[in-house]
Amino acid sequence: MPQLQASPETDFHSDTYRDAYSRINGIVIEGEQEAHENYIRLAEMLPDRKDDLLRLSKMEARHRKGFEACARNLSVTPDLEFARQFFASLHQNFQEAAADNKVAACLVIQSLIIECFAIAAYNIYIPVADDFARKITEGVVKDEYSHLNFGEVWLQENFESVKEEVEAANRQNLPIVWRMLNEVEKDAKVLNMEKEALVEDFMIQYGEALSNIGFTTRDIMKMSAYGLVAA
Ligand code: PL3
Ligand code: FE2
Ligand code: FE2
Repeated sequence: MPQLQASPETDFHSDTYRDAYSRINGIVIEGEQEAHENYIRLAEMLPDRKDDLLRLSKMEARHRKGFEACARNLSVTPDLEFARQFFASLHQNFQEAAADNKVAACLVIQSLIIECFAIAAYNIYIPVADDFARKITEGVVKDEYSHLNFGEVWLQENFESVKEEVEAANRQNLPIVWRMLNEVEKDAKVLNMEKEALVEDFMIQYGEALSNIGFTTRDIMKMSAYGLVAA
């Protein structure tokens, strides 16, 4: 069963905890920074939604600052080099989709996949976080729902014309998410976060998003299965 609380003996200042935190926190900082850049890129691609997207990108910059403060609070140095490797595949796929002007694919990567990943991770982290990080993360996760919503609404409004592009982006990028979850499993466990809980929360958010966009239950089952076998 997923653990719902920090065990009373969790020592946030132990070397073991701080070592795992340096990588997890690095991932989160890099993820927020890339999200910031991705929304700026999307603002260029969708000029009629420019103001909204630049507002989202500013929120991501604030999130990064918040998580940097969490690291300072535990005297941890985030491992940003590790984090860049962690995001390299999604980063490259976003850049390629943007170069091809594939707005739907970019929104699938950033607003669906990355935001659902963040929402799952932050929700699972909140009950086991130190007091300082919990307050920061609670504020952040509220914003992430609105970023997910932006992607859902745009993709739903354009559903018929982008359906195939969304399916292709799902097929290309969902297997990467399972790989990323495997890569983070051991460090997440040190922070009292269970991989099973992360997978469950991610699938719930992502499946709901696909449903809101207009996919049928049958489509969602098929789309969710991509890459799962390897997880
Ligand atoms: C987009 O707004 C944010 C993108 C961030 C992605 C975060 C993925 C996190 C995976 C590991 C979970 C640990 C959470 C702990 C927070 C310090
Ligand atoms: Fe964010
Ligand atoms: Fe976000």
